[in-house]
Amino acid sequence: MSYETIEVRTEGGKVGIITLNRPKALNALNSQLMDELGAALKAFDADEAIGCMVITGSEKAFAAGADIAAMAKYNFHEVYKNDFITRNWETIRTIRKPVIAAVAGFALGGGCELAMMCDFIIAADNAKFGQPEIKIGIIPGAGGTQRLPRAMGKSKAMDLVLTGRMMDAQEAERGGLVSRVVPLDKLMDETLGAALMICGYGQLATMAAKESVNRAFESGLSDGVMFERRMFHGLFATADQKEGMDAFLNKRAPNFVNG
Ligand code: CO8
Repeated sequence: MSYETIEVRTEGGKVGIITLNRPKALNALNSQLMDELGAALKAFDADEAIGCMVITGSEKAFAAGADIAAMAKYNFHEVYKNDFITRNWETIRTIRKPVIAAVAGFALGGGCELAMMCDFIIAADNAKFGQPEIKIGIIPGAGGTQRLPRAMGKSKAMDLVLTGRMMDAQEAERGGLVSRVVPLDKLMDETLGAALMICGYGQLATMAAKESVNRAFESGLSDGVMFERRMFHGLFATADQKEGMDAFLNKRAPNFVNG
């Protein structure tokens, strides 16, 4: 399938890499881009050979938010009736293999929300995060008011959402939004290193790990721990558990079969 607003490639046939590509608008997110992103993610998720995905942008912008030019003319009845953007925005939440956001430059508004919907964020040292919607008379609409406080706590989330200010990569890392900050020229090397490491493990285990961590945000502690335990038990039915433990005991590299 050919795309106009994203570029798609793989690393070694194992990591699916999606690069947002609307450079003239700093990768502003519109319906076409979100449809293409969703389609590409689904295709990688269905590809047995792919073990992990990466979403990235340019050195200047991961994504500077939803496309303001497209939104400016909308009225309430149109955005409500057409369920503006959430129609295709949520696709990423249905993806079962790990998805890493590699963020350089601006990740603002919907761009910050997109990064937060990935499983973790690796940031270049020039990254800037923010929810500036308040400055244009709206509020975050793709989970920003929910995921930012979960990631960084109420005070920081309120500060960012109410002032609309940007925070740099270091502040984002200190607050727990970002897992690592790396020099800009090392962003893809570092991200692909993490992605290939994940691809080296059994897919059933990485999917179960992702599902279990995500459950922490959807349930109370007892239910979450019970969910984790049942997933843990289930992995003892897999060939990869036998292989992984046998390889450890025999001091050899495991050869996972994703089964
Ligand atoms: N939408 C449309 N075009 C944009 C956007 C955007 N969000 N951001 C930048 N652009 C365009 C500019 O209009 C400009 O175009 P042109 O060259 O034709 O004038 C080009 O990109 C370059 O931008 P600047 O000249 O402004 O570049 P600067 O380096 O001076 O500034 C900034 C960069 C600070 C990122 C600045 O462009 C800016 O403030 N952008 C808007 C950021 C913003 O407000 N984002 C939030 C948008 S609202 C939102 O995301 C709601 C999400 C709701 C959920 C649904 C999600 C899809």
